[in-house]
Amino acid sequence: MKTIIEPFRIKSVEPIRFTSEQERRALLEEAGHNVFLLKADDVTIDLLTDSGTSAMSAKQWAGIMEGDESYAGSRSFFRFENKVREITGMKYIIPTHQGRAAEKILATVMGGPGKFFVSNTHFDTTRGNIEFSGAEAFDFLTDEGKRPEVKAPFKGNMNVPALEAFIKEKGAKNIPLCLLTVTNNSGGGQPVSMQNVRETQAICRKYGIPFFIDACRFAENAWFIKTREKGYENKPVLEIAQEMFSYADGVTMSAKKDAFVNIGGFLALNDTELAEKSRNVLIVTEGFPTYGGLAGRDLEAIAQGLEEIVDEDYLRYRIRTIEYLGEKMTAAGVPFLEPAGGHAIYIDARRFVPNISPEHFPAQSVTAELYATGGVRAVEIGSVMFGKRDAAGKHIAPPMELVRMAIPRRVYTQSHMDYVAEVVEEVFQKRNELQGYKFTYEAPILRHFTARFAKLT
Ligand code: P61
Repeated sequence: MKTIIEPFRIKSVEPIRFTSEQERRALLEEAGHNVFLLKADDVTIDLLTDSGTSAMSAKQWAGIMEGDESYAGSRSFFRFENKVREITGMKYIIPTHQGRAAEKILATVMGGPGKFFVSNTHFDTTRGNIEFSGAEAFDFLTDEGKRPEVKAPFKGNMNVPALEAFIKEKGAKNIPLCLLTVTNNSGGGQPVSMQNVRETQAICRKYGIPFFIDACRFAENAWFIKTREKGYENKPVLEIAQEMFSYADGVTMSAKKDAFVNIGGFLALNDTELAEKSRNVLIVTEGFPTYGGLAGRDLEAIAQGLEEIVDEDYLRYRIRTIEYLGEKMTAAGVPFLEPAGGHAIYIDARRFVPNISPEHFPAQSVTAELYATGGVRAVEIGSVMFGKRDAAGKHIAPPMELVRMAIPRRVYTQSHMDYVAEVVEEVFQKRNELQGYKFTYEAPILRHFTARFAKLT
C-alpha cells in the first residue's frame, strides 16, 4: 500500500519560530510551568487543541468574501441552514458563536436544580453549563472506555444498561436530556458505534427523554463506523452521518472542529416549542436568529467546511495521521490510550511516569517537558483539569491522567508528526528524571487555564 498523502496542496503558509531548549525552559518558568500561559509564537508545534485551529480551504476563504452581512435574512444564513439541515435532517437550525453557546441555551431552557443530564461523557464546557444552571451531569461510559490499555473499536460508547438503571432510579421526568458525544473527546477521541446510537435512542424513547448528539467530530465518528462496523463498509460517510442524526431529537455542534472554521457553532432541533424557547434565549445572549453571534462570512465558511469534512479522501488521511503517530508511540514503547483517537493521541501519564503520584500531577509534568524538550505544546487532561479535593483537602484524582496531543486539521504535515514523535520519545527516555509539581496559584473554577506551578525537588 502506498503512503496516504495529505489530500491538498499548500497555497499560503505561516512561519514557525524555532527556539532553543534553554530559551524554552526560561519561558516555561516565566509561564509558571503552565503551557496555557505561553505565547503561541514561542511554540514550535501547537497541539493544544484541534478547536478553531484548522486551515481553511480556498473555497472557505472565497466564502468569507461572499458573506452577506445583512442583520436579518442574510443569504449566508440560508446557505448555512440548508447545509446543516442536509446533514442533520433537523427542522430548526440555530447558529451560535461556538459550541458552548448552544450548550448554554439548552441548559438555560432545560436545566435547573433537581434535574439530571446524562451522557457517555459530558465535555467540560457542557458540564459547566449544566452545573451553572443548578442541574447535575452524569456520565455513563462503557467500561472498556475507562481502560487506556484495552483496544476496542468503539470505546466511546454509552453504557446503556447503566443509563437505564439511572433513569429508573432518578425518574425520567427529572432527566431533561441525554447527550451522546461523538467522538468522545474527554475519553480519548474514541468513536460511538451506530448500534450504540440506536440502543441509546431506544432507551431514551422508551422513557420519553429527548436524545441529542454533541456533533463536534461527527465526520470522524462516521469514518470509524464506516471502517469498523459491519454493514457500513460501502456506505458514503455523508449517509452514515445522516443515519446517525436520524435517531436524534437535536444536535449541538462546535463548528470549530469538524467544520474547519476558526469560530462558530449551532443548535439544531426538531421540537417546535423547544426551538421557540431556544431562539428567545439566543436573541438575548447571542443575536438575531439568522446570525446568532456570528458574522455572515462565518456562516459561509461553516457551510463550505461542512461540505468538505465528509470528503472520504480527507477523512482517510485525517484518521491515518493520528494512527501513524500512534504507531510511532507503540514503536517507542510510549504508553497511550489505545487505539488512537480520531483527532488526538492521549499519552497515558500514569504509566509514563508511574513514580509521580496523581496529587503531584504526572500529566502536567509530561506536558511541561514536551514543551521544554521540543517546543511541542500538548494539554493536560488529568488531575489539574479534573482533580477535586475532599472535605479534608485530600486530592481526589480523576480516572485517567492523560496528555492530549490534538492535531489541528490540514495544518501540519507528516514530517511535523515525525518530529512530534521524536520529541515524545526523547522525553520518554528521560522519564525517570521527570519531577512532580505543586500549585503556586490556583483559580476557584477551570483552574487549568490560569494555574501556576512549581517543580517539586
Ligand atoms: C477542545 F481546554 N473542545 O477539545 P466550544 N463539546 C466537545 C468539545 O470538544 C468542545 C465543546 C463541546 C475543545 C476546546 C476547549 O477547557 C476547554 O466551541 C466534545 O469550544 O465552545 C470543545 O465547544 C465546546 C478546550 C474547550 C479546553 C474548553 O480543545
